[in-house]
Amino acid sequence: MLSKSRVTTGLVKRIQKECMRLISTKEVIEREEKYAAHNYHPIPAALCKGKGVFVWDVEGKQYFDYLSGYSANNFGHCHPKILEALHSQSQVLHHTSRAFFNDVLGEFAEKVTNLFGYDKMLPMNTGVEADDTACKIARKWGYRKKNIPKNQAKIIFCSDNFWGRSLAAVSASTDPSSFEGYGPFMPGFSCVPYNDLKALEATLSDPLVCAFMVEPIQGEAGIKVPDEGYLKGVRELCTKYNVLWIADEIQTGLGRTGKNLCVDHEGVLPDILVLGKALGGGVYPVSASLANDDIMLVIEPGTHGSTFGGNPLGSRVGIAALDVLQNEKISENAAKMGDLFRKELNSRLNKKVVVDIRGKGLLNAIVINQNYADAWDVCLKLKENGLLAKPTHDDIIRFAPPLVINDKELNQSIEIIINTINSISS
Ligand code: IF1
Repeated sequence: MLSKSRVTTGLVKRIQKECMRLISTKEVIEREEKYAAHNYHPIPAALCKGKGVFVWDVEGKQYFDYLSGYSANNFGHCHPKILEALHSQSQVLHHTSRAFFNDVLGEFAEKVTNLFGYDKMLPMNTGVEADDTACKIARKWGYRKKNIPKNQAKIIFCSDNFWGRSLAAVSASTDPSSFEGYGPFMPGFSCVPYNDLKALEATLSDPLVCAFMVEPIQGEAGIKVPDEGYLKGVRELCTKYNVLWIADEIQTGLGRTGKNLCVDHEGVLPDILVLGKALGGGVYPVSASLANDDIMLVIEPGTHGSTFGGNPLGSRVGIAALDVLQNEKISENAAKMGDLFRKELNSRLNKKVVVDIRGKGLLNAIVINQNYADAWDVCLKLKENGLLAKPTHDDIIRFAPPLVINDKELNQSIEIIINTINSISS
């Protein structure tokens, strides 16, 4: 019978071997800081392997992954069916551009439009590209169908929105860390308070408004869940004022909040649905804007596109991701595990240290009383105790594990969170 330490050493050695080289966290950090731009402030974990809900660092330490690659890894690390799709397609035909047809895009487009109830999809790669596409579709629809005078179309966003890092996206931002130093900004963009139907209606009555883009739950803002009925109200107001509702489900979609789409919690559908992140199964950038023909067909040949958007490799992986979502009942698991997660934290966390627990499905966050600690310091303690999470603000920690997490893994990770936080004294 091998001693525990010999088993651990054996596992560590195997993982370190699988990490292709023996390199220390310190060396990984020094090299990345020397040669990569400092546009992030990472938690000091040097990861080299992932499987399911777990990741390992170069010293072989195992962690629960409670960020899921910003919700791109909804189906866990190295999901066999997604890897199989990636590997098999990569051996046959990986990229053609859309200068030609390919035998996979149509299959992917049919699957995703049937699943979510739209006539067509426009494939892109990153989330910001798909959101930008949605804004372009909306503006062109505004000119062609709502007779908005040329170059005067307006799009309304919500304060504290986040839809990426492009100049258009930061033009809509109200967060100086996103927009400071990047002006001049995109004209025709303005914001209303989130979760405020009265303020929204006041802006939608402007005949120059072509669209309203909103996250059904605001992610970067700190997992802000709107009042029950907000999304229904958005749907009604956008219909009333002939304004396209763009729902950014890049983070909330594909099971993350316990339904296939977050808008499903209120049984409403946007005019343009934007998906990304987990649509590529965490292995390849795949995003898309979905809409019906009366909206999508304002985009004519040669007026929008992307080199990689809709290629065979991304399409095959997208098909596999949607198959996993449906066949493995991912949304149902996220709903069940999310209820358990919030129930346990609500009943056992020290209410002096944690002043709020909020979320839906497995998109949750806690708010830390900064008289006790900063979110960053709590994340460092969580890392030491074997769980990786990242603050979204000085006092907010997002908890978003892969949606494949099972009871045992959830209970083990909850114990780490509760023990770590309840060990914090003033
Ligand atoms: C970073 C946040 C998460 C998104 C929504 C579009 C995009 C995102 C709702 C753009 C991207 C990522 C980007 C990443 C951090 C991360 C993030 F904290 F910034 F907000 F996940 F919550 N719509 N979110 O959340 O998609 O172009 O990145 O594929 O930029 O630091 P992308």
